[in-house]
Amino acid sequence: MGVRRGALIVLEGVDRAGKTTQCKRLVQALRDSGKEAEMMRFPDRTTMIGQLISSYLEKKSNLEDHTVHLLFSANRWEQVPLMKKKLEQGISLVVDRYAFSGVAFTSAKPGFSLEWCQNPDVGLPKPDLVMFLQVNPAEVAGRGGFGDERYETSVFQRAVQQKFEQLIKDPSVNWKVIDAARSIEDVHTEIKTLSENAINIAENQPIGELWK
Ligand code: 2DT
Repeated sequence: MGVRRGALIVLEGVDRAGKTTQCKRLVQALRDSGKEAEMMRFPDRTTMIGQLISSYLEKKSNLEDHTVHLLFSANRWEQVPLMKKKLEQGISLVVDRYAFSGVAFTSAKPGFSLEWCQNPDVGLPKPDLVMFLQVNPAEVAGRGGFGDERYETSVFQRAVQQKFEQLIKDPSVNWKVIDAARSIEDVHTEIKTLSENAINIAENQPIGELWK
């Protein structure tokens, strides 16, 4: 019998929901229970495309809105061969943001339909589980203010939140909404249970294609 594949697990949510903290905790917990797991994040700022994106987010350069959307998508596609290889080796991937952030952030800009924004990401490896860390802005006010990067304003984040709410209605994606206003530990426990289930189910299934 061949190696059982790993699961593709994505954490999504608006800024300050705790995605990065929870991704790290999850990878550690999976490893502690004897599973192979690695963390990834998008944008991956280490590649050439990622550096263009990073400079745009830091407001060191300006890019036309369609152009930057396509760069974010290309920054995922360039990792697909590596992602597939790892999944096929039995390594589960815990990913901090994916195509859903891509669609939610660009479609929150004027003049962009959800459909146009989804198109470049059609066919990416489909996550076995997407957990949306749900917080309301008032509840996380105590987590500190926004940084100085592009998109880090409460008005834009509210628009992004609404786009995520539309995306979550899509039954072709295995969404789980997590109440992320609770303690780090409580949120972690729920995420770990859902992830272990997803890993058990994924190992007997082929890798799917997103939005196809
Ligand atoms: P962080 O590195 O702090 O997560 O911020 N974004 C992300 C997009 O606009 N499109 C995308 O496809 C992705 C993955 C969200 C990255 C910022 O970039 C936004 C916040």
